[in-house]
Amino acid sequence: MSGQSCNAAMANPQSRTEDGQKISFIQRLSQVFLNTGVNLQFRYKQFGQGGDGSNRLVLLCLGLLNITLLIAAVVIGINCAKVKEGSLRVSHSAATQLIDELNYLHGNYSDVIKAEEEAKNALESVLKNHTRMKEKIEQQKTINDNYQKQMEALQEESKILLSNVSALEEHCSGCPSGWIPLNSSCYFFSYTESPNVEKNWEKSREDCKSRGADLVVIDYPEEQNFVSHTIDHMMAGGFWVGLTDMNTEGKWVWINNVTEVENRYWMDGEPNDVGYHGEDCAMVIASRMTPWKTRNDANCRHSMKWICEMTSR
Ligand code: MMA
Ligand code: CA
Repeated sequence: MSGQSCNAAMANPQSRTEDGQKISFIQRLSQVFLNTGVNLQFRYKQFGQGGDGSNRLVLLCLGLLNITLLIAAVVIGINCAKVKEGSLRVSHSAATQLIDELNYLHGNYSDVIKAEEEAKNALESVLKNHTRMKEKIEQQKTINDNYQKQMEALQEESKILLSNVSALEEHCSGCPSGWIPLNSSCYFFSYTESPNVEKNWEKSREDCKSRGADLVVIDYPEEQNFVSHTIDHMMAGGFWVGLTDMNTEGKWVWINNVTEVENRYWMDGEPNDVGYHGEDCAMVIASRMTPWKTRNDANCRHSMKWICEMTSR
């Protein structure tokens, strides 16, 4: 009976209990051992101490048990060694991995240090550049200030020169600045000074007198041509001249009392004295196609530009 149990335990290390549960080899072995001990006690009591057959059986069973235990010890030892070796292998590979990582990190660290050094150098050179730029800007500022001063001085000088020029012009032409010289006279066209101002004939004459002149008297062909061309360039409409028939209708007299009036300078159909109040003052208006025909009689109360004339100095 116990011999069979021993054999069963050895043949099938992972066996089952009587109720069918899986148990390990060691558990099974201890069970067999316990069973055997119980059986031996029982037999010892049953057959007495001197039974030869039962002694031999006990010895045999103990011998088998010894062998079994030895095998178990060997198996456990082998398993232990395997486990130990496995864990060693594992720790060795982890260490290798750690060393690799350490090397990698070491490489990275030196890269970082290198980059830091480079960044430092770059920053230094940028700072140097910045300082240099600042200095340059400062220099440029000084130069600009100097230029500004020079420009202001030049502007002042140019003002003086211009006033000198107009003084010279005045001196040479004998006309005030803003007046146009022709032969021994100076002419003022109101449009050049104030393009939007218009006055009636009387007010226009007053303005001329206030300037030391009078309304223009056109009494020779070159003068007619000059006035005609000048107003043509201005494109500013009609200008009062110093000619009127307000004393005797139809008797045109210049303001210097000269009655020699060139009829060819009237525009076609003029003077026509139209309107309820008539037209007793003469004005000139540009006529590009027929520059000599510039004259018209108009109502003295109308507002328009005017031309003054004075003798040059
Ligand atoms: C016409 C013509 C002139 C007259 C003016 C008055 C535009 O010209 O009849 O003779 O003096 O009108 O505005
Ligand atoms: Ca008219």
